[in-house]
Amino acid sequence: MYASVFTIFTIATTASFAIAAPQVKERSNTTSASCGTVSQRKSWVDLTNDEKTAYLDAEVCLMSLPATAGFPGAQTRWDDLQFAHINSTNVVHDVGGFLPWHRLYMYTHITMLQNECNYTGVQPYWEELLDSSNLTASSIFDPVYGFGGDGNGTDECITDGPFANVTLHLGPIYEVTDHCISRSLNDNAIKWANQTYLDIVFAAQNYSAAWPLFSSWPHTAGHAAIAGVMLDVTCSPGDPIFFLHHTNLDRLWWEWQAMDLTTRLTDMDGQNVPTAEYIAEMGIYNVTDSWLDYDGDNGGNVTTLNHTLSVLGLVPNATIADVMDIQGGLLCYEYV
Ligand SMILES: [Cu+2]
Repeated sequence: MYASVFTIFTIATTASFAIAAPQVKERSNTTSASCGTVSQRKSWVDLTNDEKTAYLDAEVCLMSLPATAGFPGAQTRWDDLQFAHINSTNVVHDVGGFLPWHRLYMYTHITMLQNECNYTGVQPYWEELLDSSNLTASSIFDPVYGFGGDGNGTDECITDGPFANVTLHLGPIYEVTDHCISRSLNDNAIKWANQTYLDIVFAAQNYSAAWPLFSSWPHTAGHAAIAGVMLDVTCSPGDPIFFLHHTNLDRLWWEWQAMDLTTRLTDMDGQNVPTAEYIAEMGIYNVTDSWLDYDGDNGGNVTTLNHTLSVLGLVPNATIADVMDIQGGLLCYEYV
């Protein structure tokens, strides 16, 4: 039953993206000739307590606003945001578009915080390298100036911090159920964020070699180290730590691009359809022919700069070319 609902929904929404959300640039104090005001994305540990509070409050705000997108099962704007990931899962993981799509998704998230919750701060990232030998000591788990700590009991619900009483409505996988934000911290998994693995990733000479390494090591690190909701391939954005984690991954991709910017601003490759093994292992839907006809790559299975990135209208569709440069016009930020 869920399968048919989702299939119909995919076809219906990918065809119409006239719902244009207003675009605002992230705010900060430097300017760029190419995109105007450049937002400085900062490590969580470099925010002041007031800045941390403002960010956490904005996330709580998004979780309290009613859903407006008409997505099945969504009750809040947080659910709307999560649904865009759920519905896209099988075309944005284990594919070349993995990093570009999540770059647009981070932009979607910060844009919603700004437009709908009056957030004026920056998008922080979780510098996982710093915590890669001692996960539980991380300040991101602070109960006041952080996201709360580990889950407890058989359901692994978090019990402290600003999100302790949040009810998620989507998940697991494609189900629609009420549940808590769960975590099961794993000190072993965070090692994949350490320098040994970063060196492996950064040694890749082109995007074709790099994207699977980003996906396997620094990407898996944060998901598996937090676990619970964060280990759900479709629903992981239900835990707000997701956005700090994926912003960090975006930062790492940008740092890799910046090592040879002339080449890497246009270096794209990879498959458009996940492997059969990945789809089976994750329990996600097969990719439909209608998506492959629609995605901008002429029905083929090679990801190009012309590839369409969709967050189901939460912000307008973009192409991969639109997000290759983090100061390219649509995007306007830097990592500090
Ligand atoms: Cu994802």
